[in-house]
Amino acid sequence: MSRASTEQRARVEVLRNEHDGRPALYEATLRSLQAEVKELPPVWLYDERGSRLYEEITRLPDYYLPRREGEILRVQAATIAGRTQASTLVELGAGSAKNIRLVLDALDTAGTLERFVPLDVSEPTLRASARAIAAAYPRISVEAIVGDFERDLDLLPEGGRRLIAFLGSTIGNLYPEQRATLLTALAAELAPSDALLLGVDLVKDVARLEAAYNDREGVTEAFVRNALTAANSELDATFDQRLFVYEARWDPAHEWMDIGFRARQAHAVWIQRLGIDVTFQMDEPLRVEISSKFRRERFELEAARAGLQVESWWTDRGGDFALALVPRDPFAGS
Ligand code: AVI
Repeated sequence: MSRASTEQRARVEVLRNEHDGRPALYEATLRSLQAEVKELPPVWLYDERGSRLYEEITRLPDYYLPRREGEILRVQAATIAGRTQASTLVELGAGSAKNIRLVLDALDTAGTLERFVPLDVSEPTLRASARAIAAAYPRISVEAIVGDFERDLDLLPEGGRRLIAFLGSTIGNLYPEQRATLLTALAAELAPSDALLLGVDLVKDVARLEAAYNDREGVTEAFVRNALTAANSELDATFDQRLFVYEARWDPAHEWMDIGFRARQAHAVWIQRLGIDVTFQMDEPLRVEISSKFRRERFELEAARAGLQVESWWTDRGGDFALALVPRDPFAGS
C-alpha cells in the first residue's frame, strides 16, 4: 500500500494499492466480451465523467433509491449509532458520500466517531468527498482508499469498533456468485465488535423499476454510454455509439434490471489493446451492468450462507428499499 498524499494537516489521507488493477480489468473485459452474453464490466462506468453522471442520476425524480434510503436512515441512524458505537465508519463504493452523512452525524452526536474511511475506484471523486467530509466533521480523521471493494478489503484499517457501510444497493450490481464471494470476504474481515450496514433495493412494480433506469432526461443512457467512450479511449476500441441502442429492462427470472445495449445492425468492434475483434449480430445485446432487486428472505439466506446474520431489517414507509444491520456478533442487550 502506498501513502499517496496527506492533505489538510494530516486529517485527510489518500491510500492506494501498489499493484496496478488495470491488467486484471483488461483480463476480465476480454473474458466478458467473449462470453455467450457479451458484457463490458461495469467498472468502465465509473471514470470521472461517469461518477459525475451517476451523481446526476441520484437527483432524478424517477431514481427513487437514494431518497428512500435517506428516509430510512433519517429514522434509524441514531439506533444504528447506539447499537454499533462505531469509532470507525467505512464506506465501500463511497462515490460522493451523501447518505453516509446521516450515519456520520449520528455517530458524531453519539460521541464515538474517530475516523471515516471511504473506499472508491474513482480517485477525483474520492478526494473531493474526503475533503468535504473532513471540513464538515473537524473532530475526525479521513483515510480515503482508492480501491475496488471486490479486491481491496485488505486495505481497510483495523482497530476500534468498525461499521462497514455498503449503501445505495451497489451490492445489487454484483452477480449472485460475486455477492457470495464479497459477503464471505466481509464476514472474514469483521472483528468481534464490527458490523455491516447494507442498503438494498427491493423487488417492486416493473413500471417503476424500468422508469428508474429509463429517465426522460437521458442521464442514465449517457451514464451507460460513457462506458463505451471510456473503453474506446483506454483500450483503443472502436465502439460506435450510433450502432448501439440503449436498453434497460426487467428480467423477471433473475429479478434484476438488465442494462446495456442492443446492436442496431451486424458489425464488428476492434479492441486494439486486447487484440480482439468482437462481432455483433443485429439485435445482439451488450450488457454493461445488472441491478439486482431483493426480497428479504432471499437476502437473509445469502447472508446466512456467508456466515452472517441480519439483526435488523428496516424499510421506508412505501417498502421500496431496505437497510440491513449485520453485526459480526449479536449486539449486547439484543
Ligand atoms: C450504483 N448502482 C447502485 C446503481 C444502480 O441503481 O444499480 C447504478 C446505476 N445504473 C444506472 N442507474 C444507476
